Amino acid sequence: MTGEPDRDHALTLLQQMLRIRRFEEKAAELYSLGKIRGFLHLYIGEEAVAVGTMQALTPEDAVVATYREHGQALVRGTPAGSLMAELFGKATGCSRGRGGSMHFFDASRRFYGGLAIVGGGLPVAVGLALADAMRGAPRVTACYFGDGAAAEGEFAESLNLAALWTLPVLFICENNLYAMGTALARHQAQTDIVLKASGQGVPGEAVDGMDVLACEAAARRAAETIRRGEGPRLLECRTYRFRAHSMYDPELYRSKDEVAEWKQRDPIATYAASLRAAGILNDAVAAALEAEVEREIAEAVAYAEASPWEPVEDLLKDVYTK
Ligand SMILES: Cc1ncc(C[n+]2csc(CCOP(=O)(O)OP(=O)(O)O)c2C)c(N)n1
Ligand SMILES: [Mg+2]
Repeated sequence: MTGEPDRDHALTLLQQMLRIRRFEEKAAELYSLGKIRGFLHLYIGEEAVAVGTMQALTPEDAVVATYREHGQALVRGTPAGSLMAELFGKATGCSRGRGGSMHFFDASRRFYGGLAIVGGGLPVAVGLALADAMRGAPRVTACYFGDGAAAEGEFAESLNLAALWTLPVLFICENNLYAMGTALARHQAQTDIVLKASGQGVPGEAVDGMDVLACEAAARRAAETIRRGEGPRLLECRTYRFRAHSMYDPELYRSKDEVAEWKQRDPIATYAASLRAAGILNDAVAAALEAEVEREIAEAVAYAEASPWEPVEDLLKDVYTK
């Protein structure tokens, strides 16, 4: 880093997006090798949303995410090794290897999942925010969810209660246009998520989810309003996943041309290009960033490989509590 705050911040955003991209590319590779099993939903293409919006959060704030949460966990600061070990199912994983890709959890960083039920995170976020509000803490709970969650009753119920009780929730809809193979317009009569939110009393804003700076600016505006005690806000970040829904998906619901078009707007490539134009990034700086991320991911994999499995004697541990 250069010691210049604006420059450093600009490069940090790029590095955080790169870290997510490389972490997931490696995870996909290890999946093909059988090192990682079960579901694996990649965030590739959507990195600007987690990286941009999470700049508005402090360590005291809380985060609730979906099963597509590798990016949020990395930005939150959970070590890549602990996350990779979780993907491997090892005992050193952030959920002790019991959760896998969809259930990252790190209470020490107020990262409350990693939740596999579509829409299931929204009431959890409202509960966390209610607890913070009752304690008088000026904290924000950031709640990430997909466009598919807008179809769930929990969406309306959670936004309604958050607005009714003026709770400090930042709802962040990652609208990547599809819920598995179902386009938003095939399951919603009203496809405008901001309008749906306003119907529940939650003001919102649509944001270019491929633009990390736009996501950061919108999240900062919304978080400030929430911290002033003005109640919940929603951001609809319009984005796109470049990969399949999970690891296997014939992708019959979208055309190759559509995917190629969105890839032109790759949030990492476009942001890197803008930094080059501004004289912040050059070949040497880019190579150094890549090398650092690569080293971190290699260390994470080595840590996961070397980590132990949970002993068989612990099979029933935590299944029941007294
Ligand atoms: C309540 C519920 N219904 C169905 C599913 C099966 N399911 C898993 S992911 C998914 C699509 C969700 O799409 P979206 O909310 O847009 O998130 P994205 O995968 O696009 O990030 C569905 C229907 C589920 N996990 N939970
Ligand atoms: Mg979606």
